[in-house]
Amino acid sequence: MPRLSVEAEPEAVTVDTETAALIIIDMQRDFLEPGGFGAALGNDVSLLRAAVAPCRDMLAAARELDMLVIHTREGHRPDLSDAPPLKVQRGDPEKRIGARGPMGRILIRGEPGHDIIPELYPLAGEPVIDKPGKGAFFQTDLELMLRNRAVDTLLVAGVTTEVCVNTTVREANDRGFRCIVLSDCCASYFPEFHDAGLAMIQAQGGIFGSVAPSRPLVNALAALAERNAMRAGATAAANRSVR
Ligand code: TIU
Repeated sequence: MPRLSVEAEPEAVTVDTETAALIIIDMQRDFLEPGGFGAALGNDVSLLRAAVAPCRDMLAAARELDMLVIHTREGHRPDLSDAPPLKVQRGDPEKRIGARGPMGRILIRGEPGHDIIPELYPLAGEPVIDKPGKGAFFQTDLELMLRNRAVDTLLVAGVTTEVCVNTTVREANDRGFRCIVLSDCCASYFPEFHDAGLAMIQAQGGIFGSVAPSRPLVNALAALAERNAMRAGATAAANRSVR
């Protein structure tokens, strides 16, 4: 079994890469680019860019190992029938969910702003979960998908740390999934909320999960992929010499 020991807070964790999945939360243009939902809420969206390069490296390492990768997107149907009125009615009517902006209707499925940023674009075959809420388990088939594939551990990345990442981790924890939140692969419009959001997860002996920087894990996954490739090469050579 391909097990890796990962330095994390509050303590090191062992990850079996065959029963782990990488989940990348809401890395959408609506949150990371000007003119979308994040900006409409009055935020400096450039603060979220810090998570892009670490997410890209983590995504590449997971793909190299054929680890399950799941992407999520927050958004609503064009008729807003799945959006609670309280959520829609917040803020300036010109910039609300469903209003027209430079990237199409804000937070509406199928619009350019709702899509995932090009740097982290899903590959064919990678599940994309469209979620109407903050948590990725709320009114989605994520749990079914994880149970069908016997996934027990989630490597969690995405935005924003204290909103959709935290909500998803809490939902996952209640359902018995182990979460390892990759600190530099997450970001917030409020740096102090990013720090507090991570602190809340790992406090009290890891009350919701563990928190770890991504680089040591990326390196360990890359080393494992290399070992696998060498082993596959040696097996192929041995088979050739037998023939
Ligand atoms: N506003 C904010 O920080 N986040 C959200 O509305 N959604 C997500 O976190 N994806």
